[in-house]
Amino acid sequence: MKYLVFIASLLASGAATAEVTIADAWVRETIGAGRTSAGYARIVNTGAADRLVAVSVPAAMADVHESREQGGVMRMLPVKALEIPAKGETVLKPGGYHIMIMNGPPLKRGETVTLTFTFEKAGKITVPAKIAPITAP
Ligand SMILES: [Cu+2]
Repeated sequence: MKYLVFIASLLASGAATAEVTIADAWVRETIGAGRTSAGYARIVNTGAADRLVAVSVPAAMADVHESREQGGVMRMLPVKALEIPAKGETVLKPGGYHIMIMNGPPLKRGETVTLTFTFEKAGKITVPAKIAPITAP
């Protein structure tokens, strides 16, 4: 019986098609009564193509956004599913893709906040994100 369970777990792990890790996660601090922030990270994929479909932050609302210039104006557009290429990476960084954090608790620099990324294939991945000064590049 133990042997069968072992085989079953081997098969289950073999079914995972994406090998996704999150690196360099950080968010911007909030100032005063500000309750809006943005988060960034590097999503590294050593497996098959995957899609980031949600991000969550404790006690806040979070969405994946893209900053894009439209007619000379920088706009932020929600991204329903962010493609993570096979054996590649997608970088969330200032001026590009980011995690929009809204209606959240104060974020104090030097502390950390937990980000949970949900991928279509890789499932949920939770990482600590450093809270950086509002002026961080
Ligand atoms: Cu945004």
